Formats: sequence, C-alpha cells, structure tokens
Amino acid sequence: MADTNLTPTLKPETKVERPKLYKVILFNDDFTPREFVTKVLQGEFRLSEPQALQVMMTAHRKGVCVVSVYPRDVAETKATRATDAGRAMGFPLRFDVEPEE
Ligand code: TYC
Repeated sequence: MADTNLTPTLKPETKVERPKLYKVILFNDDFTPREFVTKVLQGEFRLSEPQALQVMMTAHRKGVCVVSVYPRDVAETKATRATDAGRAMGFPLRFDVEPEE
C-alpha cells in the first residue's frame, strides 16, 4: 500500500468548442418602407425601437448593416422569417447570414 501511486498520469481532456457564430445582415432596397423595416427588426430580432431605427438607418445609408450574431440555426431561421415577412407584404426586403471571422 505504501508504494501505491495515486497521482493520475493523464490529464482528462476537456475539448469543448465554442459554437461558431453567424451574422445576420440587413440589405437596403428602394421600396420597403422604413417603418416596416424597423418593426421587423423589433419583432424578429427583439431590438428596442432606438436600436431598430439605428440599424435600419445604417442599412439605408451604407447599403448593409449587421443586425446581430447567433448560432447558425437561429441566424438562418430569423433571417428567413424576416425576409418572408417582407415578401408577404410585396417588399424586396432581404436578410442574409454569413459566418463571423
Ligand atoms: N431605403 C428604404 C426607403 O427609403 C428604407 C430601407 C432601409 C429599406 C433599410 C431596407 O434595409 C433597409 N424606403
């Protein structure tokens, strides 16, 4: 018993990878009303009204704006639902998903 070595010789491996995040991008267009874009950002992405206005105006002025980042399935579901909300009203509003660097 005196010779028993109780020190573990191998460290347990802990390989937990952080899930990759994906950006949801909003694209400007010439037809979708500003107020509609703002409402979609509030409803689908849970932005406050001031945040939604800021994102909408950034896309309006610069052409695109990152709305938020999520795990891939969440990002794709939200981008699809938000694009479909515009299409249902006849607007060409577009959201897309791209991996974060
Ligand atoms: N450019 C649109 C307009 O002037 C408003 C708009 C803003 C549309 C942002 C899309 O992502 C967008 N009615």
